[in-house]
Amino acid sequence: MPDLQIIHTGDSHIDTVTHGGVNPATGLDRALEANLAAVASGVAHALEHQVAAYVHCGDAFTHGRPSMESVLLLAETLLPLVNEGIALVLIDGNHERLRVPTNQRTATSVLAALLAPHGEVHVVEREPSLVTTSTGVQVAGLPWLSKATVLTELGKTDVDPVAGDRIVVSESLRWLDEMCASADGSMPLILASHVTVDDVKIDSLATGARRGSELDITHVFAEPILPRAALEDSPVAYAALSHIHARQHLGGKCYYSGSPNRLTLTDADDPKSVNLVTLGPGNTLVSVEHLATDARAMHSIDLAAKDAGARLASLNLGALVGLRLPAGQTQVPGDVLEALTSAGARLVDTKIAPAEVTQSETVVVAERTDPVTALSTWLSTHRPDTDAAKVTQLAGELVEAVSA
Ligand SMILES: [Mn+2]
Repeated sequence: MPDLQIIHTGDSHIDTVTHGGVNPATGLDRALEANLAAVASGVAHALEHQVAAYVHCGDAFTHGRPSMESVLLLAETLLPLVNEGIALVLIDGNHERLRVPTNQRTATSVLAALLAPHGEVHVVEREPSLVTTSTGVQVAGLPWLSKATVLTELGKTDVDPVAGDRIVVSESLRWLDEMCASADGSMPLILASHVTVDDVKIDSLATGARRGSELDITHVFAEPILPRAALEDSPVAYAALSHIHARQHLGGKCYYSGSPNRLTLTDADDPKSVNLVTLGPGNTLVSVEHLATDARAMHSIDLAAKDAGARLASLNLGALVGLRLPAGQTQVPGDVLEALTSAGARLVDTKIAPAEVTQSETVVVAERTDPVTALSTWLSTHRPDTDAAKVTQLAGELVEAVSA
């Protein structure tokens, strides 16, 4: 069987409008337009490579009930894929579930319903399911799992939060096992999921893992976290992951594609792309390429840093800039504003460096104390290596000598 290619993406968050503002020419928010342009460039890559499937792993939208206009605009942006016979696989993210009652369909389903008359569309909403495309790829779809829903279905609503997370993780792995067991062993099989794996949990970030603009506080400190080892041990050739906005290869076959656009200043300077995944005979992973998306330019510039001047000089028209002022400064210097204006860049955030805190230690002694006790106390905190008895003895001798 010849090699087969797919595009892996996710976290498009079309309706995130941070650092946007209405474009008077179109009536649309500039951030929305930028998000759509980034998705469109990923779609163009899919068309150019004539991939078998375009897999969007969740959080196409930020709001559980996005505006009708943004749903229509995303449908129009994805339409060329289905028109060209590329199978579209859409997975629910946590954002598609926000404030959507459990007995109602999510925006993922609405998007799929709009596109389905034009070609091949698969939607994995709420419940995990194995998708087999007519173009020859199997996708084990593991959408964002709502802890409350999973625990309610299992009748385990009285467990503590940590135990609840553990139950959701074991359920997820059981679903993955079931999907893999029911897959056709002669066809390529990948995982597509909207989930955090253990390399990117909050207390692992010090080791270099990144979350980008994915900082949803309701999930960051309490979310079920899948052990990556379990995904590596599964028979899938590639794990297409989403939820974390900074693209990264976690090792083995686990990849976060990252968001196609820079959504907030947290993503400034991060490379943005979609993943072109090539699968070979015998369900093997041949290669993963990052194909750059048309992401809006964002720069986070520390004016105290050596490269600040060079970075200000290289700004392009429309670039969004966050500045960090040197310690003690509270206003953006005139020449910096001039550099931004002449480049056509837009200042969207200014951070003032916190004033330096002078560390001072206060020694507390009793209100009424004798000089020898005070001196001994001072010595024990400030000169711990000194022989306090010797010093106080010498002090006593000195006082006697002076007063004699
Ligand atoms: Mn997410």
